[in-house]
Amino acid sequence: MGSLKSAYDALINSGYQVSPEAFAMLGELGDPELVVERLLKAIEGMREKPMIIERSHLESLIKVETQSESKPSPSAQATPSPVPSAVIVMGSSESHLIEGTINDFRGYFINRFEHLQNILRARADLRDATSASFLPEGGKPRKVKVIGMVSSKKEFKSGGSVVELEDTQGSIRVSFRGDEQTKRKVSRILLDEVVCVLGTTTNGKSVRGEDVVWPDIAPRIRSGGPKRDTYAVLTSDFHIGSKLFMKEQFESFINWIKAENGEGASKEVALNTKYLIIAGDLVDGVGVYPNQEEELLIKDLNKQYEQVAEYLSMVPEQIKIIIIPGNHDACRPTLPTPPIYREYAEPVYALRNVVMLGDPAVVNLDGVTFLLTHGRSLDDAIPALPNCSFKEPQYAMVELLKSRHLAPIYGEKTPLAPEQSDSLIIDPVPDVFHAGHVHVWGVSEYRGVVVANSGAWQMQTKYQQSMGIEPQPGVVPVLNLANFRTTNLNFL
Ligand code: D5M
Ligand code: FE
Ligand code: ZN
Repeated sequence: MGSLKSAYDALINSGYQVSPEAFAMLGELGDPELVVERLLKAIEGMREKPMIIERSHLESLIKVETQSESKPSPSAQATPSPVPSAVIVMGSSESHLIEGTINDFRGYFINRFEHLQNILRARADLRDATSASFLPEGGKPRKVKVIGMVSSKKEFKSGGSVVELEDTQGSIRVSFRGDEQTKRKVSRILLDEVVCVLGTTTNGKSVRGEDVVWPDIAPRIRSGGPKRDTYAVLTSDFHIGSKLFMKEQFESFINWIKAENGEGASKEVALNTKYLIIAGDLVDGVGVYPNQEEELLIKDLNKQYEQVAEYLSMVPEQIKIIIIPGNHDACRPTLPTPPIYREYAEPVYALRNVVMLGDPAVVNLDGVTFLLTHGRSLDDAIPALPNCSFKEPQYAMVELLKSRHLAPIYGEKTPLAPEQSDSLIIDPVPDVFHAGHVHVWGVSEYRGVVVANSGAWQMQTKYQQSMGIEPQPGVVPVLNLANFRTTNLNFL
């Protein structure tokens, strides 16, 4: 893999300057030397060559134009799309070497705090909010709005509670009374998320809390999608290689997408499907949990991906397949996660219509923005959220939108990599939020955002049985990008 420095040098030596934005982007696009090589080739073909390489030059390289790459369908030719059909906004980054020192984590949480504080302050009602250690001191009781990261929370039997809010300089204690409404709000507060508390302070060191405000999202007017029916099929968690992989049902799904079976409306949907999005756990993996061998049909990781590739090669070539990793895939275990390692999944990489991205990923498909994540943090968020359950994961996903973070809780089941900037913050707000992992499908909508969990293709495992987790596999949510309507196809 080429280094960023030699890639940068290659640009400078060719007589170009590089804007700071472009430089930052260069580090996010996979092999930087390869990117520069392609960039220089693209510039060669330009009539007027730029003096400075801007972000836009790089952006034009990463547009994935479905129609130019594969044979267009006759109907697609009739109405050419004005925007490139698939643009990767985020998610193609490669693994950086992070040591994970205390300082790395400190930097990571400062970035998380500051970014989310900005999101909170951008709300009209919170422009005058202060951060935790900048409260006015002395004098008489004053009303305050105080932003901080939640470092601890204690809920007492009496109904009252104490929450510790931290900023980059220090922390304050917020105590809440035990009335029902306040209790409900406090119980929704997640550790390590950033919130704003409305309350009263006298000494500037502690606050009597009255209300809690989350960053949340504003009601959305969706970006314009395509004019005619265009479908994105949302799926995940194949767990190929597992004895419990639902081969028969999955094969009937593959036959459906080939428009071979199905009839009437369902066949119409298949024929107008342009995207297949797979939110991780393509394979069951090897050594993911103790004694996994006993539950594996294919015990070799490469062979598992060969089987994946065999199935995906049956998907019509004009359908763009977008893939992110899950915790069973061959990739680093921490979030954000770079794309699945090529050395294990070469046959999948070799498919011309496949785009391999990291977790999280943001893609723009025909003008509709998708935020994709496997959803591992749901294992931490669901038990911590009141009124949320593994039976309806979509509602926990809605809560993540309100927290504006894909994995707010630190130190539980979801390992986080302390990258310099927190790419798990949900910003910008997408049109569609798609996750998997929980093996239960569920679709909802929140303030104009379609929220979908895409279920699985694996029957209940022993572990899930012992935990009382009841998967609902074999159901596939399908989204029409033209009108944002979803349908659920059942292959059971
Ligand atoms: O996870 C599928 C679902 O099952 C998800 O909700 C987590 C849960 N699960 C499965 N195995 C485990 C173990 N060993 N620990 C905790 N939670 C588990 P998947 O990613 O497909 O394994
Ligand atoms: Fe899974
Ligand atoms: Zn998973």
